[in-house]
Amino acid sequence: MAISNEVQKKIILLGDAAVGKTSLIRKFVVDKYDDKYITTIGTKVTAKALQVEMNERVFYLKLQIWDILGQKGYSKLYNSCFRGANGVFLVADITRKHTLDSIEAYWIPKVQNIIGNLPFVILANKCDLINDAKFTAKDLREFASRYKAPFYLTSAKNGENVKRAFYILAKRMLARKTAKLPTALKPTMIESEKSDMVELIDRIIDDFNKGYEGIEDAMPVLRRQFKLAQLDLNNPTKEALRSAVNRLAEVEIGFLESVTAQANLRKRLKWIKET
Ligand code: G3D
Ligand code: MG
Repeated sequence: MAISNEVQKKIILLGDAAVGKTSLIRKFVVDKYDDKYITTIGTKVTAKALQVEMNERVFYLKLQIWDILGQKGYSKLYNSCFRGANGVFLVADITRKHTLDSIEAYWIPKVQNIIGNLPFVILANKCDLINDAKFTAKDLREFASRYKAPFYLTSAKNGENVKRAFYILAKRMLARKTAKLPTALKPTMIESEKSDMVELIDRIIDDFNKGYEGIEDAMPVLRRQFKLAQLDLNNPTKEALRSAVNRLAEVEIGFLESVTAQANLRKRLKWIKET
């Protein structure tokens, strides 16, 4: 069998908060499941090599897996993170039906508006909690068939279908098999989900990223500083955000002119005050 050259592909995982995106990546990449809550701030990029056989050939695939912020509304962040993606996992939580609805109402239109039609695979995660399921495999099949997309019931906890799902997405990316999307989709977002704080944090993240070469490098820094400032993105407070912004200024002093770093700090504190 012929070994093809190395191919690099970028995958993004999207879906509402707490559906299990970070856990799925961990399970796939390091074969570990952690019961402790892991809040993802920004994105974390993980690399994983994968050998895929297709059409009598072996492809050596280098996957770049982007774990993107799981809350809705981080528009600027999505614009930078979605760029260059070759495939998408759309993840729902089997114990919460609205997470499936939101794939259709929010995540698919977002992807389509920012990067267009891509290969994607739909996952209903936490299938180990089948007794608490709020939708069935049949519902999922119907849902996925509307987009001619493959789907899996997965469990990041016991590993069910996790590897299989990554292989299928890899194959579809190699074959460039896109989903079937209606044109001009508009993401819908209910009013209560729109938040000034989300917009503010999105603006601060974007502003910080501009000082960095690439978002890939900026994100781990943001994540660490947000964590140290105890900024909980599911429930952000101005106090924690202020502390995070101060920490970011300290980081920026290391690579920006100190007047610029100070001006950034003043500007961001002003944004917080005005929100
Ligand atoms: P996210 O990255 O999509 O926001 P996480 O989601 O990976 O952080 O997971 C959110 C919560 O769901 C975590 O639990 C995690 O342990 C749990 N979880 C993820 N995948 C599975 C799964 O397949 N089965 C079960 N039973 N739980 C899962 P906590 O309790 O820390 O909030
Ligand atoms: Mg996460």
